[in-house]
Formats: sequence, structure tokens, C-alpha cells
Amino acid sequence: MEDQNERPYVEVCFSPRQFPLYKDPHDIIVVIDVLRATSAICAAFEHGVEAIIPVSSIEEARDLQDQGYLAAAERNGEIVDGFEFGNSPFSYMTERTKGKTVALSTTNGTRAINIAKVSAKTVVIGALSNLDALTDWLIKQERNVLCLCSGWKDKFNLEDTICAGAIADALMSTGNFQSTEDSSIAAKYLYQSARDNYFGFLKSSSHRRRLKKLNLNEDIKFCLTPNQTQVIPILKGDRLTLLNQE
Ligand code: 3SL
Repeated sequence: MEDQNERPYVEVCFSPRQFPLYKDPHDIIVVIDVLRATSAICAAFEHGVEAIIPVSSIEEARDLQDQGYLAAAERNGEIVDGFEFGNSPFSYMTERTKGKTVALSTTNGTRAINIAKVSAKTVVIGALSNLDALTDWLIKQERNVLCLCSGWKDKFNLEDTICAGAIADALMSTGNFQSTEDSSIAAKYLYQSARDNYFGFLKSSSHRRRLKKLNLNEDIKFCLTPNQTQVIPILKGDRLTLLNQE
């Protein structure tokens, strides 16, 4: 019988602040920001965006805007002054972004992507909206996977953890992956408690309340609806493009 310890791992890191604790170089990092950055990125690719340049700061987004790129920026759930749009998935479903490269800066998600890229061979984007397509692809890779939750300003959040738990659960159930961190086990249990009703489970979560106050209920519903797309955005250099799946 094969040595079980040789199996690739799937682990969950709750927030960018904890990322240095998971310091091994990882084969694949899945960056997750369910509300709303990674859901918006998946929606953008589903609706024909050419590429997204994820930048951590507003200044970088402004620079790219000055260079002629279409640029979007969000802070604390709101569109930043001087930008036409922000982080709503619905902003990326129009002709305006089709075939375009968009520079994007968000409070947590784009920062997490830039943190991940220094210690992974491959960085891909995960959300509930591309869950099954992503897990099918990850299972086929048979490589070590770290799910990095973007959280909220370095704190833990429920929605990213549940999505990470769904990925860990799917990979572990094949019997071909192992998981040793308690964070991964906790994420899996949270997912198992939430999976029948994400919307209800997250009713009093902090970011759902924050977005609700901003009248973004339709965005919340969209982001919490699983498996709306097959796209897997992947980082190539400084930009996200669409992974071509064989
Ligand atoms: O933190 C982020 O990157 C955003 O997704 C936050 S918000 O949903 O746009 O408020």
C-alpha cells in the first residue's frame, strides 16, 4: 500500500495576517474573497473580460488608469472617488468590460492575491461561484494546495472560510489528499454546517451586514450562489487570465 503521508496536502489559512505561519512554498494557492472580489473576478471572466491586473493600492490603480487601462477600485464596500466602478459582480456583466484588461484594487481580495504570488508556483481564484469547476481541476493536479482566505482587514471571516472548507472537503473526500492543520478541519466543519443554506448561515456575518447596509443585497445573493461558472482565473505575471482547461 502506498505511503499515505506522500499524498499532497490541502490546507486552509484563515487570513493574510496568518499567511507567514504557512510559510512553505506552495504548489498552488487558491485566493478566496467570496464577498466580493473573487466572485466579481469570476463573473468578469464569465462575461468576457480579457485580463484583470489585481493591485493592492489605489495609487497603483490610478497609475494604470493614467496609462489608459480601464480601472476599478473599492474600499470598505464603496466605489473609490475617481473610478467608474468597483467590486460588484454586476459591473462586469456589460459591454464596457468585454474584451478589456481591467486594473482592480479592492480592500482585501487583490491584496491577498499579491501576497500569495510571492510563495506559490500557481495562484488561482476561488469563489463559491466556480466551486465545482475549481475543485475538479485541483483534484486532477495532484499537487499541494493552500486555500488563502482574504478575510476582512486581516481578520477571520466566515464566508471565505466556508468556501475554503468546501474545497478542502472535496479534495479530502477523494482520499488522495491529506490535511493536518486544525484550521483546515475547522473550515471543513463550518462548510458542512453551512452548505444547505449559505444565505441563512451567513445571515449575521459581519461582511454580509456591512454590504446589506450599503444596499448590496443582490450582490450578496449572487456571491453566495454556487456553481454559476466554469471559469478558473489564474495569475500569469502581474495579471489574471483565464485558465485553459484540457
Ligand atoms: O475586500 C475586498 O476585496 C472586497 O471584496 C470587499 S467588498 O465586498 O467589496 O466590500
